[in-house]
This record gives sequence, C-alpha cells and structure tokens, in this order.
Amino acid sequence: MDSRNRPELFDFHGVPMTREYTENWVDVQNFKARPDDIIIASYPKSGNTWLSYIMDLLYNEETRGREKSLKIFQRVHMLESTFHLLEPGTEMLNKLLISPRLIKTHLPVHFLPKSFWDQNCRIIYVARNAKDIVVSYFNFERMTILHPEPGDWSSYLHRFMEGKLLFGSWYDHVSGWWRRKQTYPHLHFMFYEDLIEDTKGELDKLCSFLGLSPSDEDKEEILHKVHFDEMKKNEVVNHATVDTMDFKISPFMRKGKVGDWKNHFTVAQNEEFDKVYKEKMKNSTLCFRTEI
Ligand code: PPS
Repeated sequence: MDSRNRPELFDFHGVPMTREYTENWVDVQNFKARPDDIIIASYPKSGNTWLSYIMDLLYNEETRGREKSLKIFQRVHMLESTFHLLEPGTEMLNKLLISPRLIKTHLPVHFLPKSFWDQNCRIIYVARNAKDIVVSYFNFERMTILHPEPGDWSSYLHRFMEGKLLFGSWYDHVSGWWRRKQTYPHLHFMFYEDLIEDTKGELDKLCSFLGLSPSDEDKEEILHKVHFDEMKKNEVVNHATVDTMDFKISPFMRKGKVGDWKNHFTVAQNEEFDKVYKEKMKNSTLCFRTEI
C-alpha cells in the first residue's frame, strides 16, 4: 500500500472536495465534449463501476480482445481525476480515439462542464439509497488513502447527514441530478436497487435508451460477466491491484447488497437518520428503496 498522506477536504465552491478532484479544474470546466460522449455519473458508491463495466462490454467488447489487461479506470476515464503520477482524466480523454468515449464522474450536476449540455451528450446517472451508500462509503474510505480519513462510524454517519463528505451532500447530489432529468431528455436515471432486483430488465432499458440491440446471446454473456461474484474475481474491475487500497481492511467489491445498512445502523441512528432524511428530501419527488 502506498504510504502517502491522506488528502484534506476543503470547501470548493460550496462542496467539500480534495486536491485529487479539483487540481485540474480549469481544464475540467473548459473540457470539449464530443456529441457522442456518454457520461456515467453518480454519487460515490452508487454502482458506477458496475454501470461502467456494463457500458464497456456493450461498446468495446470486440475491440478489447487485444487489450484484456486494461483496468476499468483505463476503459472508463474519470473526468475530474488528477491522481498522483497519473495523467489527469481530461488529458487521457482528449487523447482517446474510440467512439463513444465513456466518461465517469462523481461531480454534482452544477459542476458538469457546459460543453456536455451544449453537445446534448447522453448521460446515465445511477443512484443508490442513502443508508447503503453511507455504509459502503465508510468502508471504502477506511481502505483507500486517496480519500480523507473517515474516523469512527458514528461521527462519519453525522458527517454524511451534514453533507460534509467528499463530493458533498448525497441529498443535494441525487436531487440535483433528478431535477435536471425533468428538463434534459438525454439523461437516463437508474437505481442500484433496480439493477440488483432485475439486472436483465435494467440492461434492456439501458440498451433502449442507447439505441443498442445486442443479441440475446451477447446480453446473456454481459449479464454473466457483470454478476457480483464474477466481478469480484475479475481484476479488470475488482481494483485488487490498486496500491492505494488496502483489501485487508475492506475489499472494493465488498457486499453488493441492498439492506446491508441494517448490519451497521443502531436503532437510534436509524431513527435520527430517517428524521434528517425526511427534512432534507421533503422537496424532492425521488423515492428510494432501502430493502427489496
Ligand atoms: S466508486 O468507488 O465510488 O466508483 O464506487 P461504485 O462503483 O460507485 O460503487 C461500489 C459499490 O457497488 C457495488 N458493486 C456491485 N453490487 C452488485 N453487483 C455488482 N456487479 C456490483 N459491482 C459493484 C460494490 O460492491 C460497492 O458496494 P458495497 O455495498 O460496498 O459492496
């Protein structure tokens, strides 16, 4: 594991961010989108890697034959990333010759570069219920030195409720993207819980949004490859070789379930969380399932 210090959060235009996702901000904001770019957006820990792999299999499976060793973050580049020793996401994307470019982002909707809207790019947003997010995010931040130190579970839960984690408030993130969906027709909004419950049905809806019609055989193959158990043992997506993550603390492909929060929340924490949730989401029409 890499021995660098963990980054500090700071206020970035009203959103808690770190250097790793803001250092290249001028290039991010001036990024020139191509009309066929496809954005895969989400709050952290919502299933972005799952969607990214599905998208990579849909678009690049044939050409990837020669490049089997490419990891998911080399297949779907993260727009805002400026990681130590790696080229910034914008530079890697500018060099990409493939079409469409698949682009990952965790940015809140108002941070997405203007060019993507001007070019009417297609966007897939995947959302996951807040309780499972906070558990997944806590375990992730314990194991990766690329994020700030999470501290103990109880204080972490409170910081989540206050919107003080990296990439800001989950409540604002999901509500902001959901509002945008009401006026922007090229945004396909998906839920992690639906993907778990009916992966095939969600794949069909996704293909219909993208205008793709893979054969039944290809779809079966994709469904097999993107099953949690398969992805967990696949080095393309499981992050097992990433030296900034300590799998002895927690694996990247951790549980992949809806409702794992029940193993972490006390009754009192759940009551407080529900109260805060009701208040924060009172103006949103978004509905999440915390169990299926
Ligand atoms: S990141 O680092 O923010 O991009 O993380 P992200 O990929 O968005 O989310 C990671 C969580 O998604 C789970 N995951 C899956 N669940 C079910 N099936 C499949 N195939 C799958 N792939 C990824 C992953 O396990 C993380 O959730 P938790 O709850 O921690 O297990």
